[in-house]
Order: sequence, then structure tokens, then C-alpha cells
Amino acid sequence: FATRKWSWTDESLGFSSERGDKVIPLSLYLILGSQNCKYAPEFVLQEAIRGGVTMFQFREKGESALPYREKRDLAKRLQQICQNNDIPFIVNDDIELTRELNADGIHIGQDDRPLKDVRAWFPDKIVGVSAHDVGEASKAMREGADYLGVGPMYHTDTKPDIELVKGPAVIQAMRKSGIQIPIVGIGGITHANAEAVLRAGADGIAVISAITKDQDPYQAAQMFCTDKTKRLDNK
Ligand code: 3NM
Repeated sequence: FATRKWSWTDESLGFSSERGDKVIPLSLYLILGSQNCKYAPEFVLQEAIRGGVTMFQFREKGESALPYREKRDLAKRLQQICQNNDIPFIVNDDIELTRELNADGIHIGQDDRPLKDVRAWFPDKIVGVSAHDVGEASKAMREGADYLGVGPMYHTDTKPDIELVKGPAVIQAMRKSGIQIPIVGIGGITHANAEAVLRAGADGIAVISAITKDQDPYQAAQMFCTDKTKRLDNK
């Protein structure tokens, strides 16, 4: 976490994908939309990056999500913050917005547009896929996903249409079955349980509320990084 300069090819900052030429800094992946934030999203993102967030996904979803134009304008402001700090800006499940902003990548779920199509439309962008079991993970790997978001690790109130809690064991199972592409654990991750997710074989953790609902997003992000340093020291 010492530097946040980011490039596709700097091995020290992330994990090369199966596709060879990309490095994706998944260590601390912040996801948010206006609906998740205790403060202004721009402030939360800025503070969280200052605290050590390595990659960002814009996920404007749910009943209180902004209409398209406002969503796009907010996305542009958040993208600018990512660019100023050299971290990837990823769009959740929105082909049009990904194109319009020329985002660094897109993240899709199992019920969104088929990965094969998305991969073909965006051959050079980061494409992330949500996977909940070994079967979904293998398929996504075969079809060219750059990384997997695997969850829910723990109980979460952030996503209403949530699957049953899988726990870190599902990541272990994926690794055992030969899934080599980068994996980020998601769902209910806190400072207290992040370590178990990494120990199970994840390359990083993805969080929403542990940072966006905290009264000090800077400190909340930093605590994940400090925890990580401690973990490395202990090894
Ligand atoms: N996807 P929080 S869980 C967006 O399991 C999302 O695929 C999940 O929010 C999955 O960090 C989740 O506040 C919500 O629990 C994560």
C-alpha cells in the first residue's frame, strides 16, 4: 500500500490475470453509490483512497439510485478522483456508462449481460464477474473474466437480493479446483473478519459499508491496510 501509482503492467501493485498483460490492484477494493454513503460520495472516495483503497467500483443501484444523467455526472466526478490518484475506475453493470466514460473496466453479475458479449465489447478493459460457487467461477474464468468477486462471505444488509452466506470456504474450494485468476471476497467484510478471507486464498477484499458508513472513511480504510501489514509481519 506504500504507493498507489497504478498501471496495467506494474506487477508489484496487483495480480496478473490469466490473460497475461493486466495487473489488477485488488487488495482493498471499495465499492459505492450515493445510496451507500453517510457523507457525500466524493468525500468518502477521496478519504478512502487517502486511507489506502487500491481500486474503485461505482455501483449506483437500488430504489434510491440516481436517474441516468445524475448518475453519469456523479460517475464522472468519482472517475476524476480515481484518475487523480492513479487507481482503476470500474463501473458496475452498465455498458453504456462504461463506454461513455471510457472507464477502466466493468463488473457484471450472473444475471447481467453475458460475459462472452461483455468480453468481446471491451477486449482491453478489466472485466470482473460475481461468482458464488466453483461452477460459476470456472465458467467465468474460461470466458475471460479478469477477476472474480466471490460472496457473500458473511451476512450483509447492503444487498437485498443476497445469496446464502458462503463464507471464506468457497474461496478455498475455488483455489483447490484450480481457479487461478484473481479473487476478491465480498459481503459483510469488516476489520475483524477480513483476514480469514485472505487466508482462504483471496487476493483482496471488496467492501461497501465498512468504509462508506463509517464516521471516518479515511481511518476505516487505513485500518484494513494496517491489519494487512500486521498479517504480513506475522507470517
Ligand atoms: N455483492 P458490504 S455482497 C455488492 O455476494 C455485493 O456478490 C455481494 O456490501 C455478493 O461490504 C455485496 O456492505 C454487498 O457487506 C457488499
